[in-house]
Amino acid sequence: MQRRDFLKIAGLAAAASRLPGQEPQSFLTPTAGTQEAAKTEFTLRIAPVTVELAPNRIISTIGYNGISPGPLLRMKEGVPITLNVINDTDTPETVHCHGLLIPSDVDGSEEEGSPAVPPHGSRSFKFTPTPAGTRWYHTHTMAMDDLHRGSYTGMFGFLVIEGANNPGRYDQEHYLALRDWEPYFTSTSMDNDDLDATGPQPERPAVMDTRQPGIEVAADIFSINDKALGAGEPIRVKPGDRVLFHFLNASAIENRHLALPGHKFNVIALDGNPVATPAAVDVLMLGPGERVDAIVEMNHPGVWIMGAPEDMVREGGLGIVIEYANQHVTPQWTAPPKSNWDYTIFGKPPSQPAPTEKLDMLFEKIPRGAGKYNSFNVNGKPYPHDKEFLLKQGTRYRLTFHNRTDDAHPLHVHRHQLEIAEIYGKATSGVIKDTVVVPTYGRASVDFTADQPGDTLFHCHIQMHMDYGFKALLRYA
Ligand SMILES: [Cu+2]
Repeated sequence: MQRRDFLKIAGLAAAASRLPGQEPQSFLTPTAGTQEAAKTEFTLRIAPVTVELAPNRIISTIGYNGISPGPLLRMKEGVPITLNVINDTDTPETVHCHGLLIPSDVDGSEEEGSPAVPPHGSRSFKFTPTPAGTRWYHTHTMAMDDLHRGSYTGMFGFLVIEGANNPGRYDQEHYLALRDWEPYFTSTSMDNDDLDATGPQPERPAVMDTRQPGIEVAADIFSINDKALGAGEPIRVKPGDRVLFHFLNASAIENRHLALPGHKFNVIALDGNPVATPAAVDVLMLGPGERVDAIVEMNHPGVWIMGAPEDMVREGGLGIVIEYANQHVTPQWTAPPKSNWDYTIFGKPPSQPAPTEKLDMLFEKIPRGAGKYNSFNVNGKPYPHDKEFLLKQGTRYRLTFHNRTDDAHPLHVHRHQLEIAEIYGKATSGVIKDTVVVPTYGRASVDFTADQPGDTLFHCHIQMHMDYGFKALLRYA
């Protein structure tokens, strides 16, 4: 396995990173001050790129504007923009703006009717960005059995919509995307999810499916943005600093955890939307597609690794060094206290009666056996669903996800906001999401208002699950 060599390299890189004078490559464009006129035209050029995760670990993928992650797109809420997409590759491409409430013809999903950008062609999309918050953009093509396509590539980036949200005072701000690279097929489950073992499992079948499962996708190489742990510049802080982090799990394959020894994450927004009850946690969990905005008070001087609690993932690169001023020790890691991710601690007791209009989605995995790809059914049927999910405009729905599979899935609905109503058997409100991780054999209900006419894609944000049936179209009547 190459991973051992990589760790050696990352070790060397850690030493190299302490040398002064090396400018970190950055995907952050200079940010426009609030007093400046909002930028209204953005261009993304899709083409092959190399990403230097560490000095001797340079990977080849596809990115935007010569880099991966792509440039930070900073838009103003309510100010119309044009997004020009130039496709320099040989295959049709799409750019989906994730978490925006925009029409289906500009949403970047072919399932909804957005046109693809032809190979060696270009297309412009015009829309009015809303709502304010931490959003992101990424390719929405199918990858199927090609691990060099779709969200396995470097085609992702942050999209921030500036509006009235006020995160409070902070001293510095960082956009950090969690990624894995060079995925491969495996018959061994790499799962390390706390969402598998804990909590009620109301959807666990009485008789388990004993057929042999098919292959899954895994990775051993990780980064935060474009750098493996130790290979990039540390985040330099002073005691007393309040640091606002915007985290994104841009993985195509796995839920991720993150911890910073001796510090807590004060979570203020989930998927870019301010939460009803900001709360401090030791460990974050993000499913593919999810974002967390959290403020960390730097009150524990030292040099620390902020990274994945799982040793294999962190040592494989998923981490970044937090360095206090005048501290010159080797970056330290200590395992965080055991914790279980729970969306409801950021919520408040429900105050509205449940919507009377109900939708149910029941998910099953069909194990396909060695060397084959598992597939998924929604309500007993493969995609596309013709008349299952018909929405009446203006109606509020309670959508219940029944997860009858042995995996936790990040479930995403395009162009609508989902308010978590019930999860882990607990009722809540005030947690507004676009992607919700439903635990293994778990059940979750979300409420949403059908106020965005046009076809609306629902899918699991794990690329392989989506490609092999874990999706459905919601249609307006
Ligand atoms: Cu899934």
